[in-house]
Amino acid sequence: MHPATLSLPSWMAAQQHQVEQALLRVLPSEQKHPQRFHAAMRYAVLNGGKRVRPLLVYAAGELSQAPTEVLDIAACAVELIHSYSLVHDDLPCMDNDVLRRGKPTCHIAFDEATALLAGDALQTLAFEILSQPLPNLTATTQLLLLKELSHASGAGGMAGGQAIDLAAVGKQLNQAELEQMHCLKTGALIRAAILLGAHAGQIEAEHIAALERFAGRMGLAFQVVDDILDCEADSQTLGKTAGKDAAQDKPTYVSIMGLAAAKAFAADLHQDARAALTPFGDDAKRLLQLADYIITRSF
Ligand code: GRG
Repeated sequence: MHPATLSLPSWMAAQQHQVEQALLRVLPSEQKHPQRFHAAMRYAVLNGGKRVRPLLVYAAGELSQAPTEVLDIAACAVELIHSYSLVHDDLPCMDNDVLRRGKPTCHIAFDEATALLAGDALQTLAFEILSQPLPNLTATTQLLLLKELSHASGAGGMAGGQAIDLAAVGKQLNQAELEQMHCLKTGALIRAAILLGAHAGQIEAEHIAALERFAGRMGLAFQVVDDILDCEADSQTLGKTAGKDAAQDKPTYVSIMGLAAAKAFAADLHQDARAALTPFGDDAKRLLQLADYIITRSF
């Protein structure tokens, strides 16, 4: 069956399998010295994540008719950065968590120093694979992909957002400050996933602008839904410790706006995101379906 005609669950399963196989190929073998370190890197990645960011890479890549080989590498690079961020976020010096993706966190399964190094190596592996020769990609476009991913990961993106988050514990943030934090911490990598997929193929500048609007709204919506789930779902369903935001006195959309207003805000962001894709017509089907999934997900 042609991928475009698959139902969303079948398409997601196919793309999740696709990125899983690609991740197995790019991660260092556990048979290779230093075995335990490589085992920690593989544990941190191959442990049952939803692969939302790779799915966004593939969906945006369908729009730009990007080559699968390039999308596989872009999807892996984004997921490696995401997995590294989870390993470091769970460390005792940050969130100090013991449960991730339904399993002991990397530093519990191994040890703190190994988890720290495994996170570092996952981050650099992302840039190593993205800078290898890739088919049908000009050097200028490849540099653009590298720049998008490095910016999204660094001080102007995820790491900067995490720094704001750590400094905000026990403080009152207003909604604009919370939005800025999450646009960096969660939104930047989601945006990068969409832009990497789009730039991996052929796409017009005005369409990139539309995708940027979509990505901005969905990045924030992802976090609002995460805040709602943290307060409504249990740890077993989430695969991570539920209710941590309130326990750690962290400002969230639920704590600032209340649950009902946070749900209404997520719905507004969802509508704005869908509207941004109007110029693509039916070609944006997968991204629209993924937007619906991100809003209605239960974990
Ligand atoms: C350590 C530099 C550094 C950054 C950490 C992303 C992040 C910043 C921390 C993760 C903590 C967290 C729970 C953030 C909220 C949103 C989020 C990124 C959730 C996890 O993403 P999912 O739901 O996870 O896609 P899976 O496990 O499915 O991949």
